[in-house]
Amino acid sequence: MKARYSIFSLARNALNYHQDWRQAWRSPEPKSEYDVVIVGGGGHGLATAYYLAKEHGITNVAVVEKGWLGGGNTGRNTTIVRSNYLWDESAAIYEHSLKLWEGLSQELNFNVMFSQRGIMNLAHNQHELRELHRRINAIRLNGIDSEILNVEQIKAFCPILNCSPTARHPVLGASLQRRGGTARHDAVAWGYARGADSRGVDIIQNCEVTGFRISNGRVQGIETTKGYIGAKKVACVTAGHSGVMAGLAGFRLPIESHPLQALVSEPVKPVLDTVVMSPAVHVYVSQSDKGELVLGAGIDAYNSYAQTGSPLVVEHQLNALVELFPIFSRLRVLRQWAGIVDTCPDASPIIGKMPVEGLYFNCGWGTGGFKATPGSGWVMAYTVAQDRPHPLNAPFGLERFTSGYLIDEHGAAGVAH
Ligand code: FAD
Ligand code: PYC
Repeated sequence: MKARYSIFSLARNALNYHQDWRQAWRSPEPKSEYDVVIVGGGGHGLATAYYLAKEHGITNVAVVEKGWLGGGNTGRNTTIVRSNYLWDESAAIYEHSLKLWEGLSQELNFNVMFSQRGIMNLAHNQHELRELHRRINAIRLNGIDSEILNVEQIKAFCPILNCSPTARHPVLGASLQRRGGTARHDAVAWGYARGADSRGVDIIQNCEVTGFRISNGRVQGIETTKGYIGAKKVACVTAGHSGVMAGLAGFRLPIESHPLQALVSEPVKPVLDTVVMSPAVHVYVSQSDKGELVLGAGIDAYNSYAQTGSPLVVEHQLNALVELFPIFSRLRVLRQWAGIVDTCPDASPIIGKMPVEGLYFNCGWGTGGFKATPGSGWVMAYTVAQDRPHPLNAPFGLERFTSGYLIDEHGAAGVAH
């Protein structure tokens, strides 16, 4: 009965040209003041709004986005989700996030297409293999699933991968996190937006924040292209532009902004049912539900805010892809793009209070924050609501850059930077 209803509903919607569809969220004019304003309508900002409303009962909240929801890194990333990080602090926060992913479609009543197809990290030399073993041991000690595959097991798991011993960089082994995988990036933003809106959060798009009003060391509100909006608390979740926003608030962050490029191929029939990452040959690749191969590069070497690709990086990605998967040698590129990632010196994020009272930042996720979206929003909501970090994000405060307690996760990033 349910299936028949779905077919009729699909046919009806296909024929009515999307007319009379209910809006998934409202587009209200901003109020003069909110309890909390969240700057940035990416996945992390929207998740923060959702959990503020749901977990803390704080609903007098606005999310202010300069463009459209998910138009930043959320809609530009290669959607890899995993929790196989080296240090205990990272393992805890990324695993918390992965557990939230596992129930997210049900939680939001919105299909975020989370697919636990496994994620394999390849080792191409003895040093990498030893390093993978060390990491797997650390990851397993934290109770997170991870295993080592030998070449025969890799061939069985991913038959189209070139495992020839005569390859330029032969595959010697791999780590596998079976609970890792991919999700539909836009859907994550839309699901959180819908959930937040239904709890009373105002989502305000096409509204750029141009300044902060601060008096006596405390934030009073934000200047925007739609006028001044008062706020008791402001949470800045503006990946790619966190340094700019900190500058507007009068302080500096240990952050550098770089483009990170990605591309997709023309769609083909299902041929790759897992995610493969190779830090040495340097490419990461999965196949989307539409059939496109989704692949990415290392960060561009220079600082920039330009969200465009460049032929050299595209060429490197394709060389690496074909080296690992000769079967793709005649596949054509469909489109390519870049996002701007904020990187910290230790490749870990900054989540917490800032030198201005009532101002909180969540940034520095670099090349790896998509996987953290639910967990990041969850801890950020706690931090803003309680005016103190949750134990999960306490190690990721700004003060670690003066205390020296850095959490170096360059090796876990899997993306060169
Ligand atoms: P965003 O989605 O960028 O949201 C920030 C928002 O702030 C933007 O929408 C922006 O418009 C808005 N904003 C900025 N300034 C202002 C302002 N002044 N006023 C109002 N709004 C403003 N991570 C993974 O875990 N797995 C991956 O496979 C992966 N692949 C990636 C591939 C690429 C090519 C890129 C670029 C990134 C990748 N990442 C990956 C990283 C990941 O995309 C980000 O860490 C994550 O999406 C950050 O989410 P966010 O919500 O914080 O940021
Ligand atoms: O963090 O897993 C990751 C990732 C893969 C590609 C870009 N980031």
